Amino acid sequence: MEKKVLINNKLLIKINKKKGKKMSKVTYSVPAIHCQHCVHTIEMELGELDGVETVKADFNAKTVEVEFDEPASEDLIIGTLREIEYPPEVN
Ligand SMILES: [Cu+2]
Repeated sequence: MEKKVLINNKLLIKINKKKGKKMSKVTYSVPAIHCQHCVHTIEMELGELDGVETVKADFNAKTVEVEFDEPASEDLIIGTLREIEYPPEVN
């Protein structure tokens, strides 16, 4: 008999992480980062997305490093950065 388990995404991501499932990690160049306030805003906004595990914005390097898994996606992350007016440089 199949066990019925209801589980939310955040919990599932944590469980997958414990199992050693590899998360996606991307680094974007974000030229609009110009101070620590920008860093804070980006980390807050991306950190709120379901599936985003870590966000590290770097003021000196002007980069944003994101570790994520489903349901987050690169499209979602890039779209969010554009929305909050920190568009990443992507080809
Ligand atoms: Cu700033």
